[in-house]
Amino acid sequence: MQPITNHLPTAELQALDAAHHMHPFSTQSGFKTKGARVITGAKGVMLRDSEGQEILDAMAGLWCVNIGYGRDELAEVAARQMRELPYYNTFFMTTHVPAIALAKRLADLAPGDLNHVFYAGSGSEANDTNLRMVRTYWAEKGHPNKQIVISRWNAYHGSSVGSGSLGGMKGMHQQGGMPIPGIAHIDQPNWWSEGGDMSPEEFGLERARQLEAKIDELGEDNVAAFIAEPVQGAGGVIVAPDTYWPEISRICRERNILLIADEVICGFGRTGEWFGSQKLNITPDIMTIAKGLSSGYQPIGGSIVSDEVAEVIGNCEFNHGYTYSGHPVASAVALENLRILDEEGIVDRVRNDTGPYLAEKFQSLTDHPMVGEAKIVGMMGSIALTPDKSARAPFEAEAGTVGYMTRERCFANNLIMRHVGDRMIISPPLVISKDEIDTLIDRAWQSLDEGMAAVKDAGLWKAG
Ligand code: PXG
Repeated sequence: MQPITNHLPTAELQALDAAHHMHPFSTQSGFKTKGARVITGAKGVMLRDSEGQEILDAMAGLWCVNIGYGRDELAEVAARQMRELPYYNTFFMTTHVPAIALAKRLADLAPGDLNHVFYAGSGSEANDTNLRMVRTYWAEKGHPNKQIVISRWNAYHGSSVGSGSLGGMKGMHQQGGMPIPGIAHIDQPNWWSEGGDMSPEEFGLERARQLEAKIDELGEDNVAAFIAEPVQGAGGVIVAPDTYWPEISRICRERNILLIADEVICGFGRTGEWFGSQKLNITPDIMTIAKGLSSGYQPIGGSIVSDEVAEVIGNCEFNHGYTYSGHPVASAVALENLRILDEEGIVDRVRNDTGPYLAEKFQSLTDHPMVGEAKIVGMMGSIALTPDKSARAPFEAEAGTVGYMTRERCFANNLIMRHVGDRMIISPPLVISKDEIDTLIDRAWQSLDEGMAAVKDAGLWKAG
């Protein structure tokens, strides 16, 4: 058989893909009528497809390629590590240098007393670890009933049964018997869509105090932890009002429940700090990490755990772990990625230079007639599409219809900017230059113009 390479004609690759490759979060039968875009290479912030198009990737893959594509250093570290020790496990009283070195580096980078790392292969796996770890923690401390984890609707914490249950995506819960028992949800702090007549500050407090009400309803003795993303990512880059996080922190402290900050997207410079928790002044007991940890060059995730939690867990045999926990190649690549983020001043640049530049340009999109609010923290941002800004009105058409039409124009204009419902989101590689930011904004504006024209042509320019 002829090898399958990038050099086959696109249509042939698409037909093979449709026939044999089942895609995540997709309607598989759709690939038979419209083939997938075949990505063949990438450098910096630009992707190349099998038709030779150059596409600006304003999503950094799936929010993960923080240092940009095409860094040889990571390839070299991976090759070296594969030759030296391609695999060994970290079970049964064994360890290896890459896992040790990365854990030490993460302990140094993480705030406060988050000094201990439990490795996983992904964010989903890490959140499964967290679910079992917080329950085990309370059981070990003599509170076996403290088992319920509270999360938020429209949160994303992964796609395994445990992490998908922790998440608040109703479409996911409808498939495959989720959520599992012992998980409760409160509403998200999305002021634009759900704030009604409240000011953002009042609304932030109201949403935070839902946590207190939920703890009262369930009984403090039954609640183990609250889990949340510092800034919701997959839910549409929802930035909570300023009053939200201080109130959440107070409640977790006073009610004696653990706080898990899911930093899978917010971590490793995305917000202009090493972790979103630092940006928003959150003091978690556990942080979930993945994605930017290796800039997506290798699959790796984990939980960074406080001294207290680690000590309690350390007193029992924690019957949990993955074949690839602390994989040596993934760990070595992650370490090299962290070196680059640090030594090239990439996090500082997001905080002080390119981040503020992007924020200013991104805000200017609110001058577009179809754009209501723009929200951006560091290099994760979203705009709300609306036919009536002053009323913060949604479209009459089913949520996501207009977002999808606009996203199609972005793709046609060689810009990867996604939609979540009728919010458009960006999360570019952190190395994006000012010139590339200008290109991103120009293409976004043009796509908004074309999207709005398409919406009007389809008779969908109506408030709901
Ligand atoms: N937590 C958060 C906050 C995430 O964003 C996960 C956990 C799970 O990580 P893994 O590595 O298991 O995928 C994520 C992942 C999207 C999209 O469409 C977002 C994610 C994954 C896939 C798609 O925005 N986030």
